[in-house]
Amino acid sequence: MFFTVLTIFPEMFDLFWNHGIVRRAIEHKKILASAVNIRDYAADRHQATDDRPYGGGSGMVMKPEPLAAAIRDAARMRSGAKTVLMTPQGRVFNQKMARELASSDGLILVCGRYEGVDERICHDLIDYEISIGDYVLTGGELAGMVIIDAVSRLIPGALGGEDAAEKDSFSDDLLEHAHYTRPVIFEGQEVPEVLLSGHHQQIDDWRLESSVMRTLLKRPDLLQKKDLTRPEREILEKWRREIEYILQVQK
Ligand code: 4GY
Repeated sequence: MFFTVLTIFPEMFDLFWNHGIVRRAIEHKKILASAVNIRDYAADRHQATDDRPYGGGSGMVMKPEPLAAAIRDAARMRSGAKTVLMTPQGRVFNQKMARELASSDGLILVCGRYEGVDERICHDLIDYEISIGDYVLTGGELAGMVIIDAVSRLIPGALGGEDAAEKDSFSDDLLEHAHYTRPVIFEGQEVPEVLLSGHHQQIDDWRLESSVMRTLLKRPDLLQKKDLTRPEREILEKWRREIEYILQVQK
């Protein structure tokens, strides 16, 4: 799949394309990625991409013409692309959306700056508005990188260890189990013994229990909306009984 980023700061992506998962995906030809300067589509001699807001007020607004020209050019070069505007007004990004986007042909990510983008761009040239969370950035670039990072690692073959992305947090609406590596004792804290046992079934059971309990303690909201499997339900019931017992003997 491909990612075309439209931005007035394409240099922000130079390091991003050249490290980690994104770089690996590019090298393995799983993704094509480029950052295009919206300023290259500005017609006036100052190459302005912003202008004063109608109605007055402080700050500037992203001019529609250069942005429209940049979007149309990108869409012409990359047919099948969906255009995405990065904005706090969009649908809040999550793992399910990452999976949906990963199955598309490609994305044209529009990164705004200043106080905002001329509304008429949104109406005619944008397929989706996506937010990475309820806070305000100074531009859409970091948000675009978040989307590209999360989507890239879901593309088959991009990660290396094929199924790794499927196992981690949120792919089944549970948080990841705890992780340990050497040494066996670090600053007085030991690695849970079962992980050293080589007993694969017991290790899988321990990991599921770790996942379920961490989700219960750290993100109970995720359990509310999840269809629990039978083993997951059994773990929760076991702990519910355990906790009830503890509270009862305390009285
Ligand atoms: N939050 N999620 C976000 C953002 C900055 C003014 C439009 C966000 O995605 N993007 O805060 N973007 C604004 C800045 C122009 C983008």
